[in-house]
Amino acid sequence: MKSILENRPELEKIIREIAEVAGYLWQKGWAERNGGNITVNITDIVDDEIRTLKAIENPVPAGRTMPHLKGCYFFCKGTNRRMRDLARYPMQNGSIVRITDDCQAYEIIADEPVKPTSEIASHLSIHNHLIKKGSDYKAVVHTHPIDLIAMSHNSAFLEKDKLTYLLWSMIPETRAFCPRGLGIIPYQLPSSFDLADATLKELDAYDVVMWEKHGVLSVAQNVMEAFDQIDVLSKSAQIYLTAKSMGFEPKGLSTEQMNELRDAFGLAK
Ligand code: 2HA
Ligand code: ZN
Repeated sequence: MKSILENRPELEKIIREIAEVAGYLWQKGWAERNGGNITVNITDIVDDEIRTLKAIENPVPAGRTMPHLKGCYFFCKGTNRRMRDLARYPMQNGSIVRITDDCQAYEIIADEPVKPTSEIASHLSIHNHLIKKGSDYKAVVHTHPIDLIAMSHNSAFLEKDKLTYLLWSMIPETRAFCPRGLGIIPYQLPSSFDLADATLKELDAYDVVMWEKHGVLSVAQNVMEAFDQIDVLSKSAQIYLTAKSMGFEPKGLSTEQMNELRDAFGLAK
């Protein structure tokens, strides 16, 4: 069977980047079994031929109307699929979907009938919200980093911006490359619209959010940048945990040092 990637170098590049990140998530130990998901809005590079492709499965209701997704196309990791398999065979473990004209459903158009991620509700709601805001962010990555999830089991860290400042203070890179910090979302049932809606609200102030006792979700212009933000936060968590395991509380950069970084790099917060 002909792949939609054939003679489409731009699309192939995006899919290759998704596969590369999926491999990192597995190597990091953040993607047990089918854990985590990735969706990328590819609408900008969709051509007329793709627009005329027939769906290969019946439309599936998205559960809500998402008016800003009219005419949009996404690559979605498949539900129950392993990140480590997505890394090697992206088009067999994910699919390209089109939002139907009523903005209430999605239909798979290529390559195979691989049903999208169980977190499709939150992912599509987030893409809808990003477009509504005029954002140029195309990628949503959700994963299960051990260190950050462990920290979310301590309610002391769940106070607004407590973890943001702690993680920022562990190493200058985190302050610089996760400049909006880490939003906190109290535990909600995975795959639910409650989780999706709580996420939307936090994404107005943050590019990465923690789903308490579950994982993190990151949004960015592309999948590599979405990964990088989680990676720097996890690095900070590792530094904190390593210091604690050596028996001391890490000192952390001072507020003055962090403010100096903010001013030197023109950071948002
Ligand atoms: O897709 O991580 O949150 C598996 C998950 C659900
Ligand atoms: Zn998850």
